[in-house]
Amino acid sequence: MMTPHMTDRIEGIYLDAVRRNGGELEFHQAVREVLGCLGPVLVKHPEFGKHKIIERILEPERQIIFRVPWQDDKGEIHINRGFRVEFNSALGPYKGGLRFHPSVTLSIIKFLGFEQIFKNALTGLPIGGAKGGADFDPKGRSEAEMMRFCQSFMTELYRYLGEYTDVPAGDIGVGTREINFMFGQYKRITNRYESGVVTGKSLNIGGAPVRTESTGYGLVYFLERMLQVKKEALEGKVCILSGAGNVAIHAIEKLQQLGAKVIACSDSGGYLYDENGIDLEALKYVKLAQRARLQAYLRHRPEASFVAGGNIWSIPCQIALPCATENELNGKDAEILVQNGCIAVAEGANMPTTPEGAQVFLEAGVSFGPGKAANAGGVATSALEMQQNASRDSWSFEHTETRLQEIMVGIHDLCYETAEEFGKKGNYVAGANIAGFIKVARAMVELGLV
Ligand code: NDP
Ligand code: 2IT
Repeated sequence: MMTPHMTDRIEGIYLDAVRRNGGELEFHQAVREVLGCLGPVLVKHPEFGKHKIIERILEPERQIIFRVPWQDDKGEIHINRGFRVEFNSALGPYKGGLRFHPSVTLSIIKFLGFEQIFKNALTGLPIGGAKGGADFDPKGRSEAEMMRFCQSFMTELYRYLGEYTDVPAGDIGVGTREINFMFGQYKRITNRYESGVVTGKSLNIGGAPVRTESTGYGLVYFLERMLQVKKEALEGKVCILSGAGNVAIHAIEKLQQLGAKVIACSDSGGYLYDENGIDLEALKYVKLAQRARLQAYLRHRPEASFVAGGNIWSIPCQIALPCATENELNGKDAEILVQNGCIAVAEGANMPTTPEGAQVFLEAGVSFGPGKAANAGGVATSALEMQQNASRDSWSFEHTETRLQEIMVGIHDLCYETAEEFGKKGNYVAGANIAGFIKVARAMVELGLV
């Protein structure tokens, strides 16, 4: 199915990308969404066409695939596949997270890396786009196993990294603990305390305050601004979020601080419903301190319920925030949310809404903040961590959070205004894709044919 508003030239480029990246469905999906917005950009900026910016941006600058051998606690040997796709460095060093999850493939890493180019551009900070990871499953692994895996992963990846070259961070399955282990191994191999080579480190070893909270907090700042445009307040709104990881937990924290009521969250096993509002302390204890399954929350709040295999989007709410993974909210889910009175959706995860779902929200007038804008607070705070590392400085939590909030409001307004300028008022998907693309395209033209 083609996007109807693709021009012939862009459709040709898209079909060529599909042919050259056979079977990479997630990558095709991300490319189609961006290219579907670029017709009017080429009309306004014919120089981007002449310089073949779209064709060039679709081809990663470098793709690295490597073997990650490691031993479990029983001495058994395992082999995983590691990836790093260094997609675009027009605006700064490659920047983007590492995902450890059994579902990881080259297609997933490429879709994430492609999205990251435009997301990072929207932050206004000097960072290029990349993504990496491994098809490794952290579930049930001991701390010693995690350390060995991270060390083996970095033993190969370190040669491609550097504070001016490529700077990874976390994503699904990779949090502060794993980043710390990888930084330790990088330091050991290179004999350099190069703090700015990874972000998301703990505070003792060059990490930045707010980085842990930043994606979730930033998401809620973006949401708050979208609601302001609609003349709605966040206070008192009933919210649901998928996921119960780093992004979801800190989004819940900020939502509650701002007076919203969060009644449900989820993990890959099902959803948790607590009609009096999620008890954040209990949730943090279960997920962060104990690293247990979400269901264990019921031990602290027996009046809540856990619906194994249930669909969280069937719960009536005013605001829905998908914060787990790609394609977790489809057209049917979107229709149910709209019928139930949902007025705003902001994506904490990357590409969690299918194209059909996004279309339903757009047509129903639901404010819809796409991931590359709404979840950019994480990578933006990573760039703030890089700034602090480069100047051997450390900022306060309050100062860093104020910067994060300013950045999120700036991203919102840039997307909103760009959509309006291109005749798509209220369409944040178009605004984000066009604004992000133009920044990168201008830099690529200026850098010459490289
Ligand atoms: P975590 O690993 O901390 O948490 C992931 C959560 O999503 C868990 O609750 C997990 O459930 C659930 N989940 C993961 N994969 C699946 C799946 N295939 N099906 C159903 N549920 C799943 O990751 P994050 O919170 O960091 O990341 C969540 C999303 O946010 C991802 O899309 C990520 O790319 C995006 N993101 C993250 C940023 C960051 O700074 N961390 C920045 C910007 C975006 P379970 O435990 O059962 O697997
Ligand atoms: O998807 C993302 O933006 C991230 N996982 C964070 C990337 C980063 O470099 O902080």
